[in-house]
Amino acid sequence: MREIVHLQIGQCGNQIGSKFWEVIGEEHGINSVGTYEGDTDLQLERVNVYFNEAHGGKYVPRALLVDLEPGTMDSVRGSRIGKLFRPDNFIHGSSGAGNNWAKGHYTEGAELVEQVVDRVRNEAESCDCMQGFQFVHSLGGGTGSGMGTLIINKIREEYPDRIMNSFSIMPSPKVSDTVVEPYNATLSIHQLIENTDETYCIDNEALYDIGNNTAIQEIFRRIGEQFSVMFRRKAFLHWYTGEGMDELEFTEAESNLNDLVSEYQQYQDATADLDWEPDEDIPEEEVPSSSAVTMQRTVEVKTETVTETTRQLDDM
Ligand SMILES: Nc1nc2c(ncn2[C@@H]2O[C@H](COP(=O)(O)OP(=O)(O)OP(=O)(O)O)[C@@H](O)[C@H]2O)c(=O)[nH]1
Ligand SMILES: [Mg+2]
Repeated sequence: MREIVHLQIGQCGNQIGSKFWEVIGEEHGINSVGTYEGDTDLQLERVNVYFNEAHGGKYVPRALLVDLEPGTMDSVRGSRIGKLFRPDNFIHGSSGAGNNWAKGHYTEGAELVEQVVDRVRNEAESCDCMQGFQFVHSLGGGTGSGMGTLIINKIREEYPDRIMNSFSIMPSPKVSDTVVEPYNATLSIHQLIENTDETYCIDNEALYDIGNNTAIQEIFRRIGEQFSVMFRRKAFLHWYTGEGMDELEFTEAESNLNDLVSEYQQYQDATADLDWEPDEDIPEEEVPSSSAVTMQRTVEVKTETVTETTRQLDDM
Protein backbone atom coordinates (compact mmCIF):
# COMPACT_ATOMS: atom_id res chain seq x y z
CA MET A 1 0.00 0.00 0.00
CA ARG A 2 1.17 3.54 -0.71
CA GLU A 3 0.81 5.15 2.69
CA ILE A 4 0.75 8.88 3.48
CA VAL A 5 1.83 10.34 6.82
CA HIS A 6 -0.20 13.43 7.71
CA LEU A 7 0.93 16.25 10.01
CA GLN A 8 -1.16 19.16 11.24
CA ILE A 9 0.64 21.97 12.99
CA GLY A 10 -0.45 25.05 14.92
CA GLN A 11 -3.97 26.28 15.54
CA CYS A 12 -5.07 26.73 11.95
CA GLY A 13 -3.39 23.48 10.86
CA ASN A 14 -5.20 21.56 13.57
CA GLN A 15 -8.58 23.14 12.81
CA ILE A 16 -8.40 22.50 9.10
CA GLY A 17 -6.62 19.16 9.51
CA SER A 18 -9.33 17.89 11.84
CA LYS A 19 -11.95 18.84 9.29
CA PHE A 20 -9.97 16.82 6.74
CA TRP A 21 -10.18 13.73 8.98
CA GLU A 22 -13.91 14.21 9.48
CA VAL A 23 -14.44 14.21 5.73
CA ILE A 24 -12.03 11.40 4.90
CA GLY A 25 -13.47 9.24 7.71
CA GLU A 26 -16.95 9.73 6.29
CA GLU A 27 -15.78 8.82 2.80
CA HIS A 28 -14.32 5.56 4.05
CA GLY A 29 -17.27 4.72 6.27
CA ILE A 30 -15.24 5.06 9.44
CA ASN A 31 -17.11 6.49 12.43
CA SER A 32 -15.85 8.91 15.06
CA VAL A 33 -14.16 6.18 17.12
CA GLY A 34 -12.54 4.36 14.20
CA THR A 35 -15.05 1.56 13.61
CA TYR A 36 -15.99 0.71 10.06
CA GLU A 37 -19.69 1.23 9.42
CA GLY A 38 -19.68 1.55 5.66
CA ASP A 39 -21.61 -0.32 3.02
CA THR A 40 -19.32 -0.82 0.05
CA ASP A 41 -16.05 -2.75 -0.31
CA LEU A 42 -14.63 0.16 -2.26
CA GLN A 43 -14.39 2.15 0.98
CA LEU A 44 -11.84 -0.28 2.42
CA GLU A 45 -9.89 -0.94 -0.74
CA ARG A 46 -7.37 1.88 -0.23
CA VAL A 47 -8.15 2.77 3.35
CA ASN A 48 -4.50 2.11 4.32
CA VAL A 49 -3.31 5.18 2.45
CA TYR A 50 -4.47 7.30 5.39
CA PHE A 51 -5.38 4.84 8.17
CA ASN A 52 -3.52 2.24 10.20
CA GLU A 53 -5.42 -0.86 11.21
CA ALA A 54 -5.14 -1.37 14.95
CA HIS A 55 -6.17 -4.27 17.18
CA GLY A 56 -9.87 -4.93 17.27
CA GLY A 57 -10.34 -3.78 13.68
CA LYS A 58 -10.12 -0.08 14.56
CA TYR A 59 -8.94 2.34 11.91
CA VAL A 60 -6.56 5.00 13.23
CA PRO A 61 -5.49 8.07 11.24
CA ARG A 62 -1.80 8.08 10.34
CA ALA A 63 -1.73 11.62 11.69
CA LEU A 64 0.45 13.68 13.97
CA LEU A 65 -1.07 16.66 15.74
CA VAL A 66 1.44 19.28 16.81
CA ASP A 67 1.27 22.68 18.50
CA LEU A 68 3.49 24.73 20.75
CA GLU A 69 0.60 25.34 23.13
CA PRO A 70 -1.86 22.85 24.65
CA GLY A 71 -5.15 24.66 23.88
CA THR A 72 -5.65 23.58 20.28
CA MET A 73 -4.90 19.93 21.03
CA ASP A 74 -7.30 19.97 23.97
CA SER A 75 -10.06 21.20 21.73
CA VAL A 76 -9.34 18.53 19.09
CA ARG A 77 -9.24 15.86 21.80
CA GLY A 78 -12.56 17.09 23.13
CA SER A 79 -14.19 17.28 19.69
CA ARG A 80 -16.47 14.68 18.12
CA ILE A 81 -13.55 12.89 16.42
CA GLY A 82 -11.13 13.38 19.33
CA LYS A 83 -11.02 9.63 20.09
CA LEU A 84 -10.18 8.75 16.51
CA PHE A 85 -6.52 9.78 16.83
CA ARG A 86 -3.70 7.87 18.43
CA PRO A 87 -3.10 9.50 21.84
CA ASP A 88 0.72 9.27 21.45
CA ASN A 89 0.48 11.37 18.32
CA PHE A 90 -0.66 14.53 20.10
CA ILE A 91 2.52 16.51 20.67
CA HIS A 92 2.45 19.94 22.25
CA GLY A 93 4.58 22.46 24.10
CA SER A 94 3.35 24.87 26.71
CA SER A 95 4.34 28.37 25.64
CA GLY A 96 3.17 28.91 22.06
CA ALA A 97 5.19 30.87 19.52
CA GLY A 98 3.23 34.13 19.87
CA ASN A 99 3.07 34.78 16.11
CA ASN A 100 6.85 34.74 15.97
CA TRP A 101 8.32 32.63 13.17
CA ALA A 102 11.76 32.70 14.83
CA LYS A 103 10.35 31.11 18.00
CA GLY A 104 8.75 28.35 15.96
CA HIS A 105 11.77 27.75 13.75
CA TYR A 106 14.77 28.41 15.97
CA THR A 107 13.92 28.43 19.68
CA GLU A 108 10.67 26.98 21.13
CA GLY A 109 9.99 24.82 18.09
CA ALA A 110 13.54 23.51 17.89
CA GLU A 111 13.13 22.09 21.41
CA LEU A 112 10.11 20.03 20.42
CA VAL A 113 11.09 19.03 16.91
CA GLU A 114 12.98 15.84 17.77
CA GLN A 115 9.95 14.50 19.57
CA VAL A 116 7.91 15.07 16.41
CA VAL A 117 10.50 13.47 14.14
CA ASP A 118 10.60 10.42 16.46
CA ARG A 119 6.86 9.92 16.02
CA VAL A 120 7.18 10.44 12.27
CA ARG A 121 9.87 7.75 12.17
CA ASN A 122 7.64 5.46 14.12
CA GLU A 123 4.77 5.91 11.66
CA ALA A 124 7.10 5.62 8.66
CA GLU A 125 8.54 2.33 9.92
CA SER A 126 5.14 0.71 10.16
CA CYS A 127 4.34 1.56 6.53
CA ASP A 128 4.60 -1.02 3.81
CA CYS A 129 5.64 1.38 1.03
CA MET A 130 5.26 4.97 2.16
CA GLN A 131 4.53 7.57 -0.54
CA GLY A 132 5.36 10.57 1.55
CA PHE A 133 4.07 13.31 3.79
CA GLN A 134 1.35 15.93 3.80
CA PHE A 135 1.34 19.01 5.99
CA VAL A 136 -1.51 21.29 6.96
CA HIS A 137 -0.53 24.62 8.52
CA SER A 138 -1.01 28.37 8.31
CA LEU A 139 1.86 30.63 7.27
CA GLY A 140 0.76 33.65 9.30
CA GLY A 141 1.42 32.54 12.88
CA GLY A 142 4.56 31.33 14.60
CA THR A 143 4.06 27.59 15.10
CA GLY A 144 2.51 26.28 11.89
CA SER A 145 4.79 28.48 9.82
CA GLY A 146 8.09 28.51 11.75
CA MET A 147 8.01 25.11 13.38
CA GLY A 148 6.09 23.63 10.43
CA THR A 149 8.88 24.50 8.01
CA LEU A 150 11.47 23.25 10.51
CA ILE A 151 9.73 19.85 10.67
CA ILE A 152 9.49 19.76 6.88
CA ASN A 153 13.24 20.40 6.60
CA LYS A 154 14.08 17.66 9.12
CA ILE A 155 11.84 15.11 7.45
CA ARG A 156 13.16 16.07 4.02
CA GLU A 157 16.69 15.39 5.27
CA GLU A 158 15.74 11.97 6.55
CA TYR A 159 13.42 10.94 3.69
CA PRO A 160 14.79 12.78 0.64
CA ASP A 161 13.17 10.41 -1.85
CA ARG A 162 9.62 10.62 -0.46
CA ILE A 163 7.00 13.10 -1.67
CA MET A 164 6.59 16.20 0.49
CA ASN A 165 3.34 18.16 0.09
CA SER A 166 2.02 21.07 2.06
CA PHE A 167 -1.41 22.66 2.32
CA SER A 168 -0.46 26.15 3.39
CA ILE A 169 -2.97 28.79 4.49
CA MET A 170 -1.86 32.21 3.28
CA PRO A 171 -2.57 35.15 5.59
CA SER A 172 -4.80 38.10 4.80
CA PRO A 173 -5.23 41.30 6.80
CA LYS A 174 -8.97 40.94 6.17
CA VAL A 175 -9.08 37.82 8.32
CA SER A 176 -6.44 38.58 10.92
CA ASP A 177 -4.99 41.71 12.39
CA THR A 178 -1.60 40.43 13.51
CA VAL A 179 0.77 42.83 11.86
CA VAL A 180 3.75 40.49 11.39
CA GLU A 181 1.95 37.85 9.31
CA PRO A 182 3.69 38.97 6.07
CA TYR A 183 7.04 38.36 7.76
CA ASN A 184 6.05 34.89 8.90
CA ALA A 185 4.57 33.99 5.51
CA THR A 186 7.53 35.26 3.48
CA LEU A 187 10.04 33.45 5.69
CA SER A 188 7.98 30.27 5.25
CA ILE A 189 7.62 30.54 1.49
CA HIS A 190 11.39 30.89 1.30
CA GLN A 191 11.66 27.46 3.01
CA LEU A 192 8.79 25.77 1.20
CA ILE A 193 10.27 26.58 -2.22
CA GLU A 194 13.34 24.56 -1.25
CA ASN A 195 11.85 21.66 0.63
CA THR A 196 8.45 20.63 -0.67
CA ASP A 197 7.51 18.98 -3.93
CA GLU A 198 4.10 20.63 -4.00
CA THR A 199 2.60 23.43 -1.95
CA TYR A 200 -1.12 24.07 -2.24
CA CYS A 201 -1.69 27.69 -1.28
CA ILE A 202 -5.06 28.30 0.28
CA ASP A 203 -5.79 32.01 0.50
CA ASN A 204 -7.58 33.19 3.62
CA GLU A 205 -8.56 36.32 1.71
CA ALA A 206 -10.34 34.22 -0.89
CA LEU A 207 -12.10 32.34 1.92
CA TYR A 208 -13.18 35.74 3.23
CA ASP A 209 -14.32 37.08 -0.15
CA ILE A 210 -16.07 33.85 -1.05
CA GLY A 211 -16.51 33.60 -4.77
CA ASN A 212 -13.54 35.75 -5.61
CA ASN A 213 -10.90 34.01 -7.59
CA THR A 214 -7.46 35.10 -6.54
CA ALA A 215 -4.56 34.33 -8.83
CA ILE A 216 -1.59 32.89 -6.99
CA GLN A 217 0.74 35.62 -8.19
CA GLU A 218 -1.52 38.22 -6.57
CA ILE A 219 -1.25 36.49 -3.21
CA PHE A 220 2.53 36.43 -3.35
CA ARG A 221 2.61 40.04 -4.55
CA ARG A 222 0.31 41.15 -1.75
CA ILE A 223 2.37 39.42 0.93
CA GLY A 224 5.63 40.65 -0.62
CA GLU A 225 4.46 44.27 -0.65
CA GLN A 226 3.32 44.11 2.96
CA PHE A 227 6.65 42.51 3.89
CA SER A 228 8.67 45.22 2.16
CA VAL A 229 6.76 48.11 3.70
CA MET A 230 7.56 46.80 7.17
CA PHE A 231 11.04 45.54 6.48
CA ARG A 232 12.17 48.84 4.99
CA ARG A 233 11.44 50.41 8.38
CA LYS A 234 12.78 47.40 10.23
CA ALA A 235 9.45 47.28 12.04
CA PHE A 236 9.18 44.53 14.65
CA LEU A 237 12.48 43.09 13.46
CA HIS A 238 13.84 42.89 17.01
CA TRP A 239 11.21 40.25 17.79
CA TYR A 240 13.05 37.99 15.38
CA THR A 241 16.64 39.03 15.88
CA GLY A 242 15.95 38.73 19.61
CA GLU A 243 15.46 35.00 19.01
CA GLY A 244 18.85 34.86 17.30
CA MET A 245 17.74 35.34 13.69
CA ASP A 246 19.98 37.11 11.22
CA GLU A 247 18.55 40.01 9.23
CA LEU A 248 20.11 38.45 6.15
CA GLU A 249 17.50 35.71 6.23
CA PHE A 250 14.86 38.41 5.78
CA THR A 251 16.68 39.87 2.80
CA GLU A 252 17.04 36.47 1.17
CA ALA A 253 13.43 35.51 1.81
CA GLU A 254 12.26 38.81 0.32
CA SER A 255 14.29 38.43 -2.85
CA ASN A 256 13.21 34.81 -3.19
CA LEU A 257 9.57 35.86 -3.03
CA ASN A 258 10.16 38.65 -5.56
CA ASP A 259 11.71 36.09 -7.92
CA LEU A 260 8.64 33.93 -7.52
CA VAL A 261 6.35 36.85 -8.41
CA SER A 262 8.46 37.63 -11.51
CA GLU A 263 8.39 34.00 -12.56
CA TYR A 264 4.60 33.89 -12.38
CA GLN A 265 4.50 37.19 -14.26
CA GLN A 266 6.46 35.56 -17.09
CA TYR A 267 3.99 32.69 -17.31
CA GLN A 268 1.10 35.12 -17.29
CA ASP A 269 2.63 37.25 -20.04
CA ALA A 270 3.45 34.17 -22.07
CA THR A 271 -0.22 33.25 -22.22
CA ALA A 272 -1.63 36.78 -22.42
CA ASP A 273 0.70 38.14 -25.09
CA LEU A 274 0.38 35.51 -27.76
CA ASP A 275 -0.25 38.20 -30.38
CA TRP A 276 2.11 40.79 -28.97
CA GLU A 277 4.04 42.82 -31.54
CA PRO A 278 7.48 44.15 -30.64
CA ASP A 279 7.17 47.89 -30.08
CA GLU A 280 10.10 49.65 -31.71
CA ASP A 281 9.44 52.79 -29.64
CA ILE A 282 10.68 51.23 -26.42
CA PRO A 283 14.39 51.92 -26.07
CA GLU A 284 15.96 48.92 -24.39
CA GLU A 285 18.78 51.04 -22.95
CA GLU A 286 16.45 52.89 -20.60
CA VAL A 287 15.65 49.88 -18.50
CA PRO A 288 16.30 50.71 -14.86
CA SER A 289 18.21 48.11 -12.92
CA SER A 290 15.92 48.27 -9.91
CA SER A 291 13.54 45.58 -8.79
CA ALA A 292 10.74 47.43 -10.58
CA VAL A 293 11.89 45.72 -13.75
CA THR A 294 9.90 42.69 -14.72
CA MET A 295 10.77 40.21 -17.37
CA GLN A 296 8.22 39.93 -20.09
CA ARG A 297 8.25 36.76 -22.04
CA THR A 298 6.67 36.88 -25.42
CA VAL A 299 5.84 33.90 -27.48
CA GLU A 300 5.49 34.75 -31.12
CA VAL A 301 3.61 32.15 -33.06
CA LYS A 302 4.24 32.23 -36.80
CA THR A 303 3.00 29.89 -39.47
CA GLU A 304 6.09 27.78 -39.64
CA THR A 305 8.30 28.60 -36.71
CA VAL A 306 7.76 29.28 -33.07
CA THR A 307 10.22 31.70 -31.54
CA GLU A 308 10.49 32.79 -27.99
CA THR A 309 12.01 36.16 -27.19
CA THR A 310 12.69 37.71 -23.86
CA ARG A 311 12.68 41.44 -23.52
CA GLN A 312 13.05 43.70 -20.58
CA LEU A 313 10.38 46.33 -20.32
CA ASP A 314 9.79 49.07 -17.88
CA ASP A 315 7.18 47.99 -15.39
CA MET A 316 5.59 51.46 -15.21
N1 LIG B 1 -9.04 29.55 7.54
C1 LIG B 1 -8.62 29.54 8.81
N2 LIG B 1 -7.56 30.32 9.14
C2 LIG B 1 -7.12 30.30 10.42
C3 LIG B 1 -7.74 29.50 11.43
N3 LIG B 1 -7.06 29.69 12.58
C4 LIG B 1 -6.08 30.57 12.33
N4 LIG B 1 -6.11 30.93 11.02
C5 LIG B 1 -5.16 31.83 10.32
O1 LIG B 1 -3.85 31.43 10.72
C6 LIG B 1 -3.00 32.55 10.94
C7 LIG B 1 -2.54 32.54 12.37
O2 LIG B 1 -1.87 31.34 12.59
P1 LIG B 1 -2.26 30.27 13.72
O3 LIG B 1 -2.48 28.98 13.02
O4 LIG B 1 -3.34 30.78 14.60
O5 LIG B 1 -0.89 30.28 14.51
P2 LIG B 1 -0.06 29.08 15.08
O6 LIG B 1 0.47 28.25 13.99
O7 LIG B 1 -0.90 28.37 16.12
O8 LIG B 1 1.17 29.84 15.77
P3 LIG B 1 1.23 30.67 17.14
O9 LIG B 1 -0.15 30.72 17.72
O10 LIG B 1 1.77 31.99 16.75
O11 LIG B 1 2.16 29.91 18.02
C8 LIG B 1 -3.84 33.76 10.60
O12 LIG B 1 -3.55 34.11 9.25
C9 LIG B 1 -5.27 33.27 10.75
O13 LIG B 1 -6.15 33.98 9.89
C10 LIG B 1 -8.86 28.69 11.04
O14 LIG B 1 -9.43 27.97 11.85
N5 LIG B 1 -9.25 28.75 9.71
MG1 LIG C 1 -1.31 29.08 18.10
